[in-house]
Amino acid sequence: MPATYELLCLENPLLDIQAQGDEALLEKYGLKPNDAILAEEKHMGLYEELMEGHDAKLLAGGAAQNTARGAQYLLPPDSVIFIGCVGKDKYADILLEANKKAGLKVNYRYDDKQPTGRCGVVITGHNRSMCTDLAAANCYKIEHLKENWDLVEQSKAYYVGGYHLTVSVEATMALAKEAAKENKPFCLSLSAPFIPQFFKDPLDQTAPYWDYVIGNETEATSYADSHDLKTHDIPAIAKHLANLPKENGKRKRIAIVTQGTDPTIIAVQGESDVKTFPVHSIDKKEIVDTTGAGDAFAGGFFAGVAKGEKLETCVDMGQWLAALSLRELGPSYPFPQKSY
Ligand code: 26A
Repeated sequence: MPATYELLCLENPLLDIQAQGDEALLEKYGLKPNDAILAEEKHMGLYEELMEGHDAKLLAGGAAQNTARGAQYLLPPDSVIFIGCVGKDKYADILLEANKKAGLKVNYRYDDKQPTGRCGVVITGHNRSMCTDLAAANCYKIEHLKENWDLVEQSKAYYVGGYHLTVSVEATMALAKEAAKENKPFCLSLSAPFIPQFFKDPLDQTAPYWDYVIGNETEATSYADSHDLKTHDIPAIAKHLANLPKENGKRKRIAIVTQGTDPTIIAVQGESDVKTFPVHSIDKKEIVDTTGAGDAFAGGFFAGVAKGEKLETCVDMGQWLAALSLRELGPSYPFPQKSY
């Protein structure tokens, strides 16, 4: 069967409810200024409070869905497909609308009982606290992937957000193993510090299948701590990730660590030198919102991988797209479309 999609992405389709907050709001819900967590019972009032008292914006989110929109932004029409589970509600319609605008194909499973997942994004100054109530996104099961296996077969590469390890390790592993079997690239993001910390075992189960692993400096550091690497040196951690045992010997693993405005660090399996790429500078005055900048980087980078570009160009595409996303509200990209 001929491949139809360059990239298939799996994770949680979420609606971002994003607003400016203050210390009192963070304290009320026990949130850290800069974090990403799963919501507990005590957080459930946050979403309405953001909408009613803080003039929140409703934006398409979900980290890997943001990456999928980003990759599609740089690729020919119908190159990327995103899968995940939503509810039958108006929130899902907002997600569909944003994806349609970006030309991103989706294959959502609609849950009958649960609403679409929400991520409360509380901005205080340069910080951003994200609190996610997965709801329908948590109902994605391996059966749903199996029912749509034709899409998996029709895709040339797979990208799974590490956040999905809280939802379906089975679905993640099914893609990982299929990639190794068919010699297709399998990409995993570390997503947030709590993934290497509290989902260490499922993460380690996926590790032999990583052809690409991507994260930021706080996620890399969290990985180092939970795996007792006894270092916070980012190049050393990247090198460790790149050289973990690997299932598919036909591809060298590439580990990518972004560091905000500091250079992006890349380690390639078996290579002693770690590569360093300065970011595209952007005037502070032009930054509208940093939410989703890392997701945008991944989108640009993996669009480059899909096009078969060399590593330097993939990084440049990632940084170019991240710089565009920084100028938009939320994890969005500018329209009319700019070309790389
Ligand atoms: C399971 N969790 C906690 C999550 C997320 C998430 N996406 C999927 N699963 N928590 C936050 N996000 C998304 O991260 C983006 C910024 O990088 C938010 O929806 C936001 O768009």
